[in-house]
Amino acid sequence: MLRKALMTTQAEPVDVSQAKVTVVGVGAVGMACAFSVMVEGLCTELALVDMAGEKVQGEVLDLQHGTTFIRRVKVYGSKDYSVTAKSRIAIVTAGVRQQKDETRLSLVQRNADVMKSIIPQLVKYSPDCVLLIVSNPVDIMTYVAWKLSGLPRNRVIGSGTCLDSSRFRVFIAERLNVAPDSVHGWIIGEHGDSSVAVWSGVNVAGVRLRDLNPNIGTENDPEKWTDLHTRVIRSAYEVINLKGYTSWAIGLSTAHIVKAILGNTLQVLPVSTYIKGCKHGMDKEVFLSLPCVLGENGVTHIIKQPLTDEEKALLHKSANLMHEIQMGIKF
Ligand code: 6V0
Repeated sequence: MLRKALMTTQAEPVDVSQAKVTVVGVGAVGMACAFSVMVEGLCTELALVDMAGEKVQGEVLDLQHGTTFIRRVKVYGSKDYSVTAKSRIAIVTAGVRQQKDETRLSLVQRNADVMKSIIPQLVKYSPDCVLLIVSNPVDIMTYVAWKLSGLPRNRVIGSGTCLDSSRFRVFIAERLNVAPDSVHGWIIGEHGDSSVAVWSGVNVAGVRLRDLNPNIGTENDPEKWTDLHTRVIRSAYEVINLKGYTSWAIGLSTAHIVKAILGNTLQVLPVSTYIKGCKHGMDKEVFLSLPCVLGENGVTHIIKQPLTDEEKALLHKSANLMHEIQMGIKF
């Protein structure tokens, strides 16, 4: 009634989403992803799903109540996957998390079982979506999601080492006293204990730090820059020991990936992708992070990044480890 009194109807608003994002799992990580995506104004619709129905409703209301202050977005959620229909991106953060000093790899079978209940539902309602997997161990869960989904490999992506690379750049930037986004450095391979720091390519404004310090990133470096990579590897453990979980940085890095995909920006980011047959001679069906070009249909290209023999060997070690663990997963 009042609506009619207030406005004359010319046409009803069209209820078709241009940019719908789903987040599965409304725990610490899922909500940090949802909040970052929402605040950055990346989507027009945001659907939340979790098996904990009341928690979903609470989170939906809490986000809705803040939408006065940001770009218009419709937020809703449910235990039922029908709310995810026609998503452009489905971010999966559901599952168990690491406890103090527990490695990511110990979560494998538990989270693979969680994927079984989620991925077919997402694909059923959004067959054209890009799946963006965040649950750990993320590289293996991305492989599991790819297997379960039947989607082409370009449309199944893991958040990978985008977060690790950010940590790396932040730590180098602190030491150089410049902004983190002016430090160009890549962590590739596993998002985890076997990640590889590409010291050979670290640069500021094209000036390679290895040209200034030939031992950078090696054990022979008196300045011990390699400690920064160790710090990257220890970062999650450090944050979990202090606050129980990690959330904000993974939320921001996931939103960064979402932005590249929804905006079809063709930005190059380190995300976990299918690497069999890539430049570095990978012969195993595993997902690991390499610099990838990201667009509307996911990963369009993998950059042929030059690596030293040592970096290549470490990457292969990472791939072999992933493959070995994958062999033990019960589908
Ligand atoms: P959390 O706070 O315990 O939340 C997990 C959520 O998943 C809970 O709300 C559960 O109800 C929900 N859930 C569990 N099983 C299902 C299911 N079958 N269907 C639907 N919902 C389900 O964990 P948190 O949010 O801290 O972590 C989530 C995952 O992200 C864990 O596997 C972490 O290890 C992983 N992370 C990955 C990172 C990355 O860089 N890729 C970084 C941080 C954490």
